[in-house]
Amino acid sequence: VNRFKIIDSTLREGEQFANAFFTTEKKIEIALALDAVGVDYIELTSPAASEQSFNDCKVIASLGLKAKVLTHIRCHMHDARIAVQTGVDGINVVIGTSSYLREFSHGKSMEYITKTAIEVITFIKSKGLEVRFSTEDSFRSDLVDLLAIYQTIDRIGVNRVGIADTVGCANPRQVYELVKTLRSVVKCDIECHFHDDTGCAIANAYTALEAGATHIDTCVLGIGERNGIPSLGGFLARMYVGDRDYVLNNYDVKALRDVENIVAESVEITVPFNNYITGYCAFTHKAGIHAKAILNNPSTYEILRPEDFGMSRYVSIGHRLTGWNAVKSRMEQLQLNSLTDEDAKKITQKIKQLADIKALNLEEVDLLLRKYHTAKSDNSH
Ligand code: HCA
Ligand code: CU
Repeated sequence: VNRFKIIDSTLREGEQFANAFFTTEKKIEIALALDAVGVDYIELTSPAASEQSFNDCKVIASLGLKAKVLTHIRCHMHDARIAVQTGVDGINVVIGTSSYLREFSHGKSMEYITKTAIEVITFIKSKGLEVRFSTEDSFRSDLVDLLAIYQTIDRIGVNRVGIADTVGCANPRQVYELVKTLRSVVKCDIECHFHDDTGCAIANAYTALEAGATHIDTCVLGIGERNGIPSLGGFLARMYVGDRDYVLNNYDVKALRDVENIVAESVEITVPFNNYITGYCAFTHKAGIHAKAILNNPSTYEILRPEDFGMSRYVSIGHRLTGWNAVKSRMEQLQLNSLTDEDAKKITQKIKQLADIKALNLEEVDLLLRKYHTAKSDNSH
């Protein structure tokens, strides 16, 4: 799985996040920050949604980004006619095919859906734009219906077909099977979109690529409708483990933190403590046994190299699980060179004693080390 493209949907799916309200200026700021990361595509809210949405598509399409700019529309000629006027590079078209959506949402038959899809796609192509056709709620759609429509669409020619787990019900094995089957009936690229209701979104994205998908939808911090879709950073972390060079050569992962901070502030959330890569404890090592090994060779307990992401490692030492190797390494950092291993062991016992009452912060640990060091050099004179 070493070739993939990222379609970041923070400015479309992300706008469906509970707290999201992006002004034009904010959208531009986010688009530029995403472009700095190097995402391959930036997807924007449908220009048919509102006047502002239409104008925002035009503005962002004219920024001259490296990323291709897409907008996202329902499978309607009405929306398609508006979308082609915005100057975007491509259009992601979607329609619901599950029985739920056909019965309780738009009420259209598969024949009608297929006919409209052909009309919309042919029209978009005639304008020289990239086009993707996707079905909403693909995992609760009839497989025979799905394959039939994708095959028809592939035959008339599209850049991509898409699969969407709109409700977040799919597990990795189901994803593998559906994408694998689809891979065997279409020639075009395959885009996948997974919701994270049960925590499978990134795993599903990874599995989809293994089964032959080519494009993955992400959002910064994983925002989106309900609890969102794969986080851009989390997805990149997943892919980095498989092929570090591919990720580092194609994306600037040091720029992730910036776009996350912009989005977090804008949607009024804090970056979660357990966020991939940039969460405040993502590179903190605590247990004495871990600390010792990390100091000898970080790869022992680190699959991501913090420096690749512009982050730094932190070894926590002021707690009851601490070990003397970590304490010794701190002594060396403070250049308290006259202290021996025996001293480190004694101080470690002292730290454990104190930390059984209350954990110490680094300043308190440092103070303890310096005091010990001063007392020792006083005694020796
Ligand atoms: C929705 C639409 C969508 C579309 C995905 C796609 C979904 O909000 O219901 O076009 O690939 O999750 O189905 O986001
Ligand atoms: Cu979605």
